[in-house]
Amino acid sequence: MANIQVIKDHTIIRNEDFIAKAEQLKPELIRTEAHPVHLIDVVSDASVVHGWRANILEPAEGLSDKSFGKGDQFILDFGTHLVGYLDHIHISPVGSPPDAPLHLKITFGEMPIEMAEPFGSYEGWISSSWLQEEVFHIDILPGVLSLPRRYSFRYVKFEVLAASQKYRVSFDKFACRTVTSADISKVTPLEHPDELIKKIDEVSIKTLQDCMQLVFEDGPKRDRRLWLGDLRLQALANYETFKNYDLVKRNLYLFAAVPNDKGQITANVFTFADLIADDTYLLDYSIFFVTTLYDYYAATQDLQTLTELWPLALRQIEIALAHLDENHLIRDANSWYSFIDWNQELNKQAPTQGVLIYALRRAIKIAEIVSSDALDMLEQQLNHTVISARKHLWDQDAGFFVSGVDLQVSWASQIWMVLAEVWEPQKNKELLNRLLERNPDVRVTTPYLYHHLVEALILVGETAVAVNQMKAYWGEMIKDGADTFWELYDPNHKSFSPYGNPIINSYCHAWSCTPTYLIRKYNL
Ligand code: RAM
Repeated sequence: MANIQVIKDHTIIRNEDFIAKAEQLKPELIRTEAHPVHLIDVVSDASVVHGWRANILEPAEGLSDKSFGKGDQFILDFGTHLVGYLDHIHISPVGSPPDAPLHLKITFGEMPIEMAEPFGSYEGWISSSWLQEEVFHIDILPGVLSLPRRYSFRYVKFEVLAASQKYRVSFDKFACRTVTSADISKVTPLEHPDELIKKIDEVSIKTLQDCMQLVFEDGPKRDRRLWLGDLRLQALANYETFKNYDLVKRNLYLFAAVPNDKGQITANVFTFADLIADDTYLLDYSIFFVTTLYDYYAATQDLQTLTELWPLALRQIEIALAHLDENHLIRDANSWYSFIDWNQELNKQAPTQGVLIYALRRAIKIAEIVSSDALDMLEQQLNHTVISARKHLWDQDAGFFVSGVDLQVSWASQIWMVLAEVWEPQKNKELLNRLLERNPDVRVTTPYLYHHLVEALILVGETAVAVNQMKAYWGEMIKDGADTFWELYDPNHKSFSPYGNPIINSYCHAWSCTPTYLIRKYNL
């Protein structure tokens, strides 16, 4: 059953059967209750990330003895990252009967910077509405305040904007009702002699757990939605930990349910109410539908889903092939046609060619399993794209792959060409060692691309180097205070944000949860 829907200038062909299938696989959320641990303040400290440090003042129980008047504030620290609802805050007047409403501002933050810097200072290009703050007028006191929205946070700041000259207020009974679809009892505890690896594994799992909601969200603070590139990595980490196969299946069907009229799968979908395909199409993300499906089959042997979704997966490959020029090279463009990484300098041509080759190898495996008549075509295209990458994108003198008209040498190009196995194993190994040694300028800015670096190192047999890289990168994030891993992290520029200000970055981000997959899958 298909339904045509036009959103802006995109025509979406809705598959109601797939939507129904996804609906049936909707998970039950697991709820727990968490309580604040400390009262803190935030102090300026140039030696810590973003320049703000949480400073413990006293245990949270101390709050019930205090009262607050106009201009007063306090900050609760829940001790770790949470995703959930703040319910039933008891607020009582102290002094004369309240002769005016209470005007209260509540600010949620994953990081100390969100408690310190006013959100009004954010002038970046994505919406400031992601910043989590609310203002309430409370007419009846004593009263109980329950906030309807779900928040992603560790810290909560309460500011009394106004009470009156005759009364102050006191607060009691803070509880966060947390939600997740990840069942922690399914995770096998990791036995490992290295404490840092254990800690990295634990933080990865917490990151994944907090992102696992009714779909695999990219980040529970922002964008709170299902992105294909993030899903692919979450699914891999999930197979090694929570083993919630149905959630991956549900998410595959959600994407499959709303392709456009060319058959292309969107980069992300909105799922809070009706299923809506976003009008962002990224070539690499669309291609990842193939590899995510392949990984799902490898983990589950669910042949029925593989067979049902294969035509759409194949369509993503065909669309990508239509993007090749006469030399079988990705036609480059000065646009957001492919994602790869948040580095603004990055040219996407060579890494996208790598993603396509990587996916063709997996598409061929699926075609064999489902006996597809596209098999020959896929094999020929694999051959063409590999030969063309070797011929047109490899700079023999430099010993690197180059990308775009400016022949850019980036980390992303080398990483993806290695994962695509364009050269034989020994040459790939040399290439990665050369990359680490020469350290070309167009570097890695996200844990997303860093994951691919570590996996590429493992693929070429440089396991010890891979472990060192993983420990240096994710371990450093832990040292910088990560309870859950962050969306962006550049160890040389720790306040990096592609959105104009680190205040809006997500500090619990799906694509950063992969160390648990790397550690467990490859026995690191
Ligand atoms: C950001 C999100 C998401 C990612 C896209 C490309 O908006 O953080 O995780 O997949 O970019």
